[in-house]
Amino acid sequence: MDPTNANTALASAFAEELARCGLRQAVLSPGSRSTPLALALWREESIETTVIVDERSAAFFALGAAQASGTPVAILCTSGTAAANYHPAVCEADRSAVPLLVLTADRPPELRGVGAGQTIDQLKLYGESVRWFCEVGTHDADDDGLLHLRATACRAFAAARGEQRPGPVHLNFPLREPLAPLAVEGAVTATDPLALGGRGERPLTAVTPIDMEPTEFLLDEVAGHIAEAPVGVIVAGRQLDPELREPLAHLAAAAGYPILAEPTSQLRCGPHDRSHVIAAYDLLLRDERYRGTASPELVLRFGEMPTSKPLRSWLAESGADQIVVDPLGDWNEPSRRAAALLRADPTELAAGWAARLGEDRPPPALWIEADRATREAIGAELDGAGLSEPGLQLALGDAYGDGELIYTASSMPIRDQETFLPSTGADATFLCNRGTNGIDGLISSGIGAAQATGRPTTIVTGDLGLLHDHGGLAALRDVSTPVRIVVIDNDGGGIFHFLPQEQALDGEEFESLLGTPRGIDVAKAAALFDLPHRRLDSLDDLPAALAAGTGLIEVKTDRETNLALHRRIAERVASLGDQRQ
Ligand SMILES: Cc1ncc(C[n+]2csc(CCOP(=O)(O)OP(=O)(O)O)c2C)c(N)n1
Ligand SMILES: [Mg+2]
Repeated sequence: MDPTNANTALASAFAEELARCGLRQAVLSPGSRSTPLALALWREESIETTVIVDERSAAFFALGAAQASGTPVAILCTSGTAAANYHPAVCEADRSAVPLLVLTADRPPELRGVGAGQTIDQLKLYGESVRWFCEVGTHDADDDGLLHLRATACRAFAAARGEQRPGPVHLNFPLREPLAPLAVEGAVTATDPLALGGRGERPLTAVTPIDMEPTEFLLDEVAGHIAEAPVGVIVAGRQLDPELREPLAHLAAAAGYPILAEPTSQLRCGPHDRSHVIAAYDLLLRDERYRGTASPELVLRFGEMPTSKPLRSWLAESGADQIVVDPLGDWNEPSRRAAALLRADPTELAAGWAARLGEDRPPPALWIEADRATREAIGAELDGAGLSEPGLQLALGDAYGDGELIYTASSMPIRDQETFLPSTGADATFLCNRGTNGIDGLISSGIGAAQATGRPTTIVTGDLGLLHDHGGLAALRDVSTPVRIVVIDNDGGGIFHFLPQEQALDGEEFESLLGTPRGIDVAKAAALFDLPHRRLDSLDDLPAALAAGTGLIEVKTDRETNLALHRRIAERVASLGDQRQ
């Protein structure tokens, strides 16, 4: 505890508690009002601090770091619009259940609403998006004040980590002068050793995690359902735990069910048994005939609902019983057809059900054969197509290696990844910001994830995604891990060509309002931050471009050609149905 003045004492007691709770990373943005907290975090040895000027980028950086590390990350800014710039990442952290400690400095009450500068209403600024809001208040450095700061830190950390859903927590800190660490005689009046020093190495108040062990009843009951339903599917959407791979692969084998695995489920790629993993479901389920033939009796869902529209509509239309494993206490059920949401540990559930089922059923030949044929059809269509967006996903799939992180942008990159990324043995982790599907902040999140884990990272973004978070590239100056940023440059919003607006608007309207070509020069975007730039002329050069380390890799494509190629692939896959008849 730093007794220089009341602010340093309170702020350092708070930072100390966060460190004892397990906080390891804080992202700070410069400003005067936040100085006491910034200094306290900076001086706390076990907390690594990163300083990022733009608060929007800083918050997305922290979001990526927290998502990749699985532990809370703190962000701190000054008063005013700085705090408002955190809002997009706070929304994303809420929807994607990422633990963020949002610390905003504020004017004290007597300086609010009286024309003092840099003051906005920061109370409950993020509304219902946070797990907990606390106006920390102004306090003397007495016993009550210091204990309040210590207890608030413990409670905030526990709330962000999840009770039971992780997410953002907002603490608003009104601070009076002196904001600099200037000595004030007699500023600390506390005498209680607990207030002054806390509980030694341990947090003032430790919070035990909620027990998510499934009951025997739940295990027996659902295993019974699976046993009675020979035709079923497992749907695996975004979830981050690699430990789910093995038990889910066993469950699939025992049940004889395919695993329709989105890459961000961590099930599509990895060293586990992937014999039941289906990568091509998005293309297969565009075909009416296939949808009918593959109709299941039982659906077991793990992780979030995948992005694929054909999959979503198929699940919604299916009369199958759906059981959703949703340990976070959310309502992860957009189809409104699920019979049950299970609040229990997914790994334990999968392992428990697999054990109860006993001997393996025959594998789901219909899905496995269709998946293989689809892969061939995609390959045949892409053969000789040159540099293309689907082709890039195939090449990336071949290039991703063990231990790597892949952070993929909303818009077409994440959709193409879901549709085209092959199932490989790479023990990689696939991350995204799909809680709110924003195209903002992705570059920052990817860099944050790289920095937090030290793992080689590939960010895959569109050109407008790059434009949106160009400033995020500034954070690369502090990161030594390789961060390769693949920019799919189709000069505008390629995704909009897949929507009815493309037909309904005339060409000029479409281009002005949705296509929005901005002619971004990726080489110059890289040059602003003195980063290497490589332009890919052939997909064969991708492994070398990735191996060269940090930099921007430009992949030029064309929106119209891309739409036509997607259509041809979908038609070719649908025509496989003729052969199945
Ligand atoms: C913050 C935010 N603003 C706007 C949108 C709407 N939006 C969705 S995709 C998109 C275009 C993205 O273009 P680009 O990054 O180049 O990817 P492409 O579609 O070309 O693959 C826009 C503006 C959004 N999702 N998020
Ligand atoms: Mg684009």
